[in-house]
Amino acid sequence: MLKWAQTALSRRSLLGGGIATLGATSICSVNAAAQQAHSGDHGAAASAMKGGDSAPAHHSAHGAMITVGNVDNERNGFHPTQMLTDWYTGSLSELPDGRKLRSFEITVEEKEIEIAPGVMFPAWTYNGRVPGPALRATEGERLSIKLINNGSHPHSLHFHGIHAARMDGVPGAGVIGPGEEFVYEFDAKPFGCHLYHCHALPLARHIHKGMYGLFVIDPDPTRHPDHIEVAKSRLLGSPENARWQEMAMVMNAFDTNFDGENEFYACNTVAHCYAKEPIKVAKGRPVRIYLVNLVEFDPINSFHLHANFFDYYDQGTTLTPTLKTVDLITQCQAQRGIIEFTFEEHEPGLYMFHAHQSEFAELGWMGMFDVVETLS
Ligand SMILES: [Cu+2]
Repeated sequence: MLKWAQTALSRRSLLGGGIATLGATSICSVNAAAQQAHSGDHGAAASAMKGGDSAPAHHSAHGAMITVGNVDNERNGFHPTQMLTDWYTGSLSELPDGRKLRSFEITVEEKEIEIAPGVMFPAWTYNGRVPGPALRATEGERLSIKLINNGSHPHSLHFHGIHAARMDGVPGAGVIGPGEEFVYEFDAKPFGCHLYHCHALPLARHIHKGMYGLFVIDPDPTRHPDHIEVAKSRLLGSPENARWQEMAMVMNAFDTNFDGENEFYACNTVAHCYAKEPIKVAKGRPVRIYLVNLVEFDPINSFHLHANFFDYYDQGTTLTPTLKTVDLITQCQAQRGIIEFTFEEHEPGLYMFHAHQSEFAELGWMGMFDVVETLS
């Protein structure tokens, strides 16, 4: 047997026997169970999804196609649903020259987190969460980000943005030892959907341990007269922005036995979190996803939306789409972009989204939008 096939089988076996033989059919069956939940039979479908008593064990282990049980979000100290809209906007002040200064503080902390029911991972975190806080600023502001290293290894913050070499967060320029602090300062530019991650060595290991997050710079509408309405809609806190349902999504994965291959995949850390707790979406309001791929050890990841198509802004640095009317995009490591779509013309229901690498979906990277008439 080919080595990759053996590996794939052994990785799949983590989720219970037989999954590999069922393949895509099984993904459909969770959708059927979920739709049943939406039509009113909450108990049966909920227990089917959890592998509960009302579903035969054999059926649930194979048919549900997702992890069994629930992660203790409280013990983790972060909740995947809350992380979707939990933007860290820092604190604002004014510089002597009248410019705005936006300040953030990030602390490195070593912490065991539960990434799938009963599966603990010894993470290195920014502010106690994986992914780290989703930083959000506005184009043209001065940014000041203080990093405090409470870990036992050297770490840094390396921003994908425009800044001086000494602010780059690489060895010799902002990688700091345990107990040390460093302040990264630069201007918020260019606008877009960016990221930050640790750039201490070995790089793959530091990133994979959980040291990454979104870094979104909203466009300043006054600088973009040709696309002012789009720019306003992207500016967090503006009336134009308020109608959008915005979400922060970080695609990540975990190599739980440290052999250089991932055992679990996810969007926002917890395997199948949005399959078990579908994301509520009001059908009359547009959806905007800030998406970044931070999966190590696999060269590529993807985002596929069911029953709908979307526009895509690669890296978020343009105000017109770089791809129009697609239902799948791929992202290399550190690639990111903005996804926009609406369910306005759809009937309410559960609409799936997932990586289209079937193995990633089976091992955790699959979720649901719960499209409703209005949000309660
Ligand atoms: Cu690090």
